[in-house]
Amino acid sequence: MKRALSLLAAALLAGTSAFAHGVTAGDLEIIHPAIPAPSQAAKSAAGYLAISNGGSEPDRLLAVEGEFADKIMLHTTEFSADGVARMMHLEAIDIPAGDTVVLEPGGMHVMLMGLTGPLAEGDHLPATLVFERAGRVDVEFSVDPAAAGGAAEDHSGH
Ligand SMILES: [Cu+2]
Repeated sequence: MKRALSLLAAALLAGTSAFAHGVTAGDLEIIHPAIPAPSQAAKSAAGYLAISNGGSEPDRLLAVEGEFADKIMLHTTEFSADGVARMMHLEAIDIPAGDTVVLEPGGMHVMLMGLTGPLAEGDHLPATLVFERAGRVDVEFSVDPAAAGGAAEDHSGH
């Protein structure tokens, strides 16, 4: 079903390009999607990226899809008054016009739950970002060196 849907999406995109609207990622620039290498035993990890919107209309990141985790969600990290970090689920991430939104350790992140295999530094994992306006944008998350002192981003509680 998923495959049929993406074929349909591809057909629709091919159809629109005939009208020279030049869709693809629209006004969005996706900057360095990356996952700091988790430990071999990790069942979850966090992905980060920046999204720059050079257009005059806001967009929203609705979802991230990929085969390397059972469940991929958008999260933000909130710190309570006593400094305890807590993950909050986000329905979407707003990408204001003319702005750059940064997902980074200690803040918003792409939560990867139920990793389907070990992630090794240097891996490139295909994923699809789903935007409200720009539609589906294929990217690759690179597995980067483990973050130094990444205790603040310990996702073992998920
Ligand atoms: Cu999280």
